[in-house]
Amino acid sequence: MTNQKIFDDLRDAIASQNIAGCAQLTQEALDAGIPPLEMITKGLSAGMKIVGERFEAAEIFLPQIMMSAKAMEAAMKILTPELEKTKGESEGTGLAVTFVAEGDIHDIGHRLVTTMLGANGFEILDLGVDVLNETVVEEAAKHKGEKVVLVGSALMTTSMLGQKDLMDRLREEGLRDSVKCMFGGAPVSGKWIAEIGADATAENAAEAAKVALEIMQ
Ligand code: HCB
Repeated sequence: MTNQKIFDDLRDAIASQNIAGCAQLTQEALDAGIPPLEMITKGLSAGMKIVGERFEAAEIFLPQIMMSAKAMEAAMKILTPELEKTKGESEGTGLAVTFVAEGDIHDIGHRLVTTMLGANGFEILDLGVDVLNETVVEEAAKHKGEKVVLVGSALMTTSMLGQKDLMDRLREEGLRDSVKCMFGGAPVSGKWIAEIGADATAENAAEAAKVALEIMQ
């Protein structure tokens, strides 16, 4: 079987809410030596994109999205330990405070980004989902003087707006210059990052880790 066929099968397992099939295909692909990150970007995430488009077109509804998310989770349960195995040297890389914006519970991408940051040597403080900006500011204050990057995710245009408020609060509290700030998630663009005065964004988890390492130099 070609790699492309494997990616297409993974994509289709997500898009058709095939939870058991998705786990099985993921294990088989892993056993066949396909790199986990390629499975995620070329297969599983492509499936999630289709799910989002079908939801927007009212072709599917929330229960189906939840089933697709479960299929993705089943695959990630297999792939996360593999991603963590690549863990590099962590001396002095810094602390990554990861979180999903207030009002937002989409955590698949957030968890993936958190795993990749950990695998690239960052110490991780994962605040989880639906996190108040106050909490993030408190953590930034607690770790003032250390090398810290705030890594926020937002999947909805509404929750993304909270990122501007977070940047304003960091400036008000005199903490802006003591942390690096990066945000991501489908609605986040480079233009938005420039508008709110953050440091960076990234398209996917592998790039997020690369960008985080760059801005922490
Ligand atoms: Co949800 N949902 N959803 N949803 N959902 C989206 C996000 C829409 C775009 C679907 C659509 O309309 N096309 C939409 C938002 C529209 C908008 O605001 N523009 C939407 C909506 C409306 C909703 C509800 C309001 C639906 C309702 O209740 N009526 C509701 C909101 C719940 C809430 O948060 N309060 C809701 C609920 C759900 C679930 C629970 C059913 C489920 C989430 C399950 C979970 O996460 N545990 C869900 C899902 C799965 C989706 C879609 C289909 C997929 C999201 C996903 O997991 N993608 C999504 C459609 C889409 O995004 N195209 C849809 C896969 C991951 C791997 O990608 O983009 O999250 P990612 O992360 C990437 C990337 O962005 C980057 O790296 C990651 C890994 O490669 N990245 C960063 C992420 N964070 C970063 C941080 C950095 O610093 C740098 C890079």
